Amino acid sequence: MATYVDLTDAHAHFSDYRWGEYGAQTVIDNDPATCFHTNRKNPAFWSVDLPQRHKVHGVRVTLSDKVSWKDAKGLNGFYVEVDGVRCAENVAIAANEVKEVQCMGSPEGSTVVIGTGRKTIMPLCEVSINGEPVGEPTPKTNWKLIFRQTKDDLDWTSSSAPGFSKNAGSSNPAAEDGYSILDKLESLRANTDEPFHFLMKYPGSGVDPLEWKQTSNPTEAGKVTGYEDVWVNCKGGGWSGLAPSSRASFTVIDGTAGGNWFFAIMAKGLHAGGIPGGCAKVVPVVEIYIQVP
Ligand SMILES: [Ca+2]
Repeated sequence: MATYVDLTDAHAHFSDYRWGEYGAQTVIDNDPATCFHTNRKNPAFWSVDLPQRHKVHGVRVTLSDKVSWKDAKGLNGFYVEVDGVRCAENVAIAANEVKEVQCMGSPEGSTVVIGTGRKTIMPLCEVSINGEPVGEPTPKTNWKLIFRQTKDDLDWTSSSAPGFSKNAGSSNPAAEDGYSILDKLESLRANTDEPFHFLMKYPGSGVDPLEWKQTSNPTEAGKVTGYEDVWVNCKGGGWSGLAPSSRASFTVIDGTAGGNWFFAIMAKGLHAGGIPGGCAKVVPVVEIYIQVP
């Protein structure tokens, strides 16, 4: 019996992405209707970092009917690697097919790669990993929700969200259209030299999350300092960390140093029907979490 690894907290990566595309995380969202396509720039691969080491017995790869027969050829002949050890090669797959692949020798590791090595469009709709955990489980990261905005709440004036605070007393912040405790950021780190460790998510959009560190407080005037990628799949739109926006009439904070307002936080208006989000996409919801002990 195959036992599939829980990929809820796993991080997906890719060689490159087709413009206008869903994010890499859609390959592990348990929805065969959401698919990801690489672009032609680099030898195509998609990979996933598992939350802990596993002995990998195999993978299940799904191409749903959302992938054209022509694009499906871009995955045909794929390989599987576990921490650099190739355990399956030249696997055939066609459009609208679910393929169970055995991983020869059941290698141990925490990164599983599916690729072709060819500079072509490579589609994937779902990947499941059949394996068993090795060693002690990695401690779970504690993420605290500190900001949430849906496109239904564009009211972020200084009177509606005084001092970066909104619905701070909510018993269910994850259900609010507008929620912010960004005024409490300094109380969530030991001192101003310690970087914030943020995770920004775009629920319901298919746009990949961004996880990064920065030392500057996004609510305080000035440039982003101490920026460091942790897990950033797409910087499209000009990602450079969060700081007060240079277009204050559009949004209070954004993630681009230039004149764009992508990665908007406290957006005061919509762009193409949504909030300017990650990867130069428009999104219905944005959430920021901070890592806490
Ligand atoms: Ca999917």
